[in-house]
Formats: sequence, C-alpha cells, structure tokens
Amino acid sequence: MWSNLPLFPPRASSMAGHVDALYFFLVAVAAFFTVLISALILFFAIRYRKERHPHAVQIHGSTALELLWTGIPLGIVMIIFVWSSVIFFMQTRPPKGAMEIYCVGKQWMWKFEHTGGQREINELHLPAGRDVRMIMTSQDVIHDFFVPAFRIKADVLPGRYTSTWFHPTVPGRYHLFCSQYCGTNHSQMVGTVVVMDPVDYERWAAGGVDGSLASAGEKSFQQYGCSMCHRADMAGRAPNLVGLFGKPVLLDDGRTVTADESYVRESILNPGVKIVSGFKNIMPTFQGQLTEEEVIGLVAYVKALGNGTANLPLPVSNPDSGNYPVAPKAEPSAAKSDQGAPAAEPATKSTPVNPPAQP
Ligand SMILES: [Cu+2]
Repeated sequence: MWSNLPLFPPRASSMAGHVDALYFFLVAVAAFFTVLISALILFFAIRYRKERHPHAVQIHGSTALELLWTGIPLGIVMIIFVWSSVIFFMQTRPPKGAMEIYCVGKQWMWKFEHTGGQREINELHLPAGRDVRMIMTSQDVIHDFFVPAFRIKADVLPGRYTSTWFHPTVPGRYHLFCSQYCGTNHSQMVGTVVVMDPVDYERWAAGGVDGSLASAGEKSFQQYGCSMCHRADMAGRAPNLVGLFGKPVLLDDGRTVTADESYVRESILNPGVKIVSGFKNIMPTFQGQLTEEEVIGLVAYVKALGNGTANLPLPVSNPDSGNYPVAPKAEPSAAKSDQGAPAAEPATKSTPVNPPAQP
C-alpha cells in the first residue's frame, strides 16, 4: 500500500522492502514518542497546575522507574542497531555470480561499461531479476551513485574502487542521481536506469558491440607492453596473471592480500606498494598514462584470466629484444609496431592462442 503513495519512490529492487520496513519502524518509534511526550506534557500541565498543588511532593528516586526508562530505550536502539546491521551486511556483500557493471563518475556525467563491451553515458540498461554489482570510481572528485527506487546509495571516489550491488525486480525507468555535491553542475549529474525484461535486455545487449571489455583490456595489455613480463610460461620477470583474480597473494613483507579489483588497479598505478613475494620492485607506474576506462579494461582482462575466459597473449614477437620496458611512455608506439608486424611474420606468434599448458 505504501508504494502507491507518491511520497515514496517506487520499490524496484529486492532491497527496497527491507530498507522501507526499517525506515517505517524508525518513523513509528519517533511518532510514538512524539505523541507520548506531547500528551504527557499537556496532561501534567493541567493535572498538576499550581492552584491545585501549591506544594509539590518530592520523590527521591525509584529504582523500578529508572530501570524501566533505561531498559526500554536500550531495547529499542538495540533493535534498530541489529536490524540496520543486518541490512548493511546484505547491502555490502554482493552475491556470487552477480553481473558486473563498471562505472566512472566525472564532472558531470555517469559513464557505464558492461563486461560485454557496451558503453553508456547517463543511461544504464539492466535486466530485471538479476543481481548487479557496480564497481565504481571517479575521474575527478567525490560523487555518489544514488538510485532511490533501488534504495541504494554509494560514494564514488577518485583513486579507488567502491562497490555496491542490487537486484532490480520491476522493469521500468528509474532516476539516477549524484547525491554528493560535486561542483557547479552537480544537479545535472543525473541519469536513468532502464530495467528491462531479460529477453529485451538480451536484444539490447547484442546490438553494436565490437568486443568485450576483457578483449579491450587485452589490447591495452599488449599495447603497454605488460605481456613482455607477465607471461604464462613462468619465464617472465613479473607474476603470472593466469588464475590470479580472487585468490590470496603472498607479498614480500609477509602479508597476504586478495587479488580483487582494487588490488589489480593499485598494482597497475602504484606497483611498488604491494610487491608479490619472490619478485622485484621493477615495474614502472602507469599513473597518468592510462584512462580510467583503460584501467577498467585491464582489470576486466585480469579477471577473465582468473576465471579462464581469456588467455594471456604470447610474449610479443622478437624475444631477443628482452629489454624491460623502462620508458612506458614510449611503449605504445613500440608495441603498436610489434602488433602490426606479426601479419608479415610467420603466423606462429601473431594472435593470442592458448598459452603453454601450465600446472
Ligand atoms: Cu557528482
């Protein structure tokens, strides 16, 4: 019945009911005490007015009363605490197998990338009935991804990935807002989330794509010379990335971290921070040389290498030029000529095929 009230946005995700229930409980508790306290003020003002009680009777403490007015509020706030914690944990733990959408916020627009390679600006098409995980970053300042109909809101920060998830339930068009003041045109940093029937979505997703996000990442991987050191044959000077994603990684300082999106991103842009055990700190930083979209492509590629849906390209041809790419700025052109070359060379190493079998 509440969803018919125009006061509230539509409920279009699995989370909406939970958030609303807690919200209405909070409103009910506040309303109950507002009414109770107002009524008691009125009642006491009339009942104990001066003409009837010229001398107030002093009461010196009542253990029962004090226990009551400590215990009841404690009980109520504990209910709120546990209830909201349960919702918080639901909201911060994306279910396994969620489809992933990469999002880049910038003054003043939302850019979205699907793993299938579809790109959108200020519009996000999604199928109803599937878990969706957003992996988000900002190109400039702090933004905030807010879809009222899904009852979700998550900060989008420059220099790192934040993540949220939802499960759209009802096809329709829903408002997307930036809910963090981010400059002059903050109020225009809006968009639409289009939740579609799964069949319609498949049709939409099939149109006009020239390769997946991971394949775009694979191109960058070769273009920037990553494949010279991150090799599948264990002969490289850098860790083998096949099967890496999602696994624990032992660092040279003894710590163990999980190879998630943030780890891959940091290792590209700030490689000296976490050195994998057994390797040297020799990788140059790619800070300032890659766009957020290129980083996202590389992350998607490393992820695909992790779950076996992509292969490492073979080391670029001319293995005799075993120089480490110390000047990555010059790499793209060099890599390009390498990429262009194989067509004229024996076809053995031109295209990424299955890497040498590794245990
Ligand atoms: Cu913004």
